[in-house]
Amino acid sequence: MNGQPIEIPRLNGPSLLAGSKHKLQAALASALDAAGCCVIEGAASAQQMDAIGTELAAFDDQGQIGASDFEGHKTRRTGAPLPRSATFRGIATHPLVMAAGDHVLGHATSWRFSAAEYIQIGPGESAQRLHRDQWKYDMVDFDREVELNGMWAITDFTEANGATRIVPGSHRLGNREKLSPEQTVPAEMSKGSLLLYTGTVYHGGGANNSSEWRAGLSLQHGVGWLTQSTNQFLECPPAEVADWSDELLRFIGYAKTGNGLGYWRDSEDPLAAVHPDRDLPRGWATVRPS
Ligand SMILES: O=C(O)CCC(=O)C(=O)O
Ligand SMILES: [Fe+2]
Repeated sequence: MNGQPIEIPRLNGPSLLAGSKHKLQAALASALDAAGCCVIEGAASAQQMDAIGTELAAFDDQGQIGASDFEGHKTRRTGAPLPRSATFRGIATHPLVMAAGDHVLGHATSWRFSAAEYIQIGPGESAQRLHRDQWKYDMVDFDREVELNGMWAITDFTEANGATRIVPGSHRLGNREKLSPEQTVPAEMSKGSLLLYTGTVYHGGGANNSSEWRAGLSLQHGVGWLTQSTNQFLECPPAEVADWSDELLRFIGYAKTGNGLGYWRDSEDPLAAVHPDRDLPRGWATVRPS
């Protein structure tokens, strides 16, 4: 990529959510097609972000710090936010996430939640190596987008405190590109904003040169024919999710997908593992998350 980096497209959450579904889809589509990423200011409230931060702080002791160069030596990563944060469960299927996923991954029979991780970058952390999230899939250079990922700003994201560094437009580059930090821009955003980017966009956590922690809830979603990043059936086992909505259960993977994938035992719907009392149709046919 030559020349100056292009800017991250910025959208306004409250006005998108107040307008028509058609306008919302068109705005997301044009931003994501042009840059592979966008920031949606004010997609959720500061109160919701504070609640998620408080609920997940209870698991700080279990989060990994300094696991590897890539994961960061001053960065705490806490997994399984769905079972650990009721507030996050309430926004996992946020209309902006669903509209963006439908646009980027709508070519597949279905797409779904893949993982989320609470990432707290501590003071003094250095920048993470630039990468494409989809490299996790054995570096296969897919001929289409297979992931739609993102980050909720649990605190404000500033260049100084380690805002995610993005190379807008890099979704059109090759899989083995060598990009330099000068080609990145920081995804600065206020608490409650949502950064979205496709699995082909080069990015990395920023260096934290401030004295505060930067907290973000990172999101991953993928097409239904790919393995999810974290094992949802271990993190959210049937016995513990009976009071979750069907919409959320379908979204995290209690659903058939593709051409005969994800069914259970005798061609059963996997949702029957959560609700054995229900008479759910059998067969390989896909149940689209609705
Ligand atoms: O923390 C961030 O800003 C980005 C982290 C990231 O991209 C990753 O761990 O894959
Ligand atoms: Fe990443």
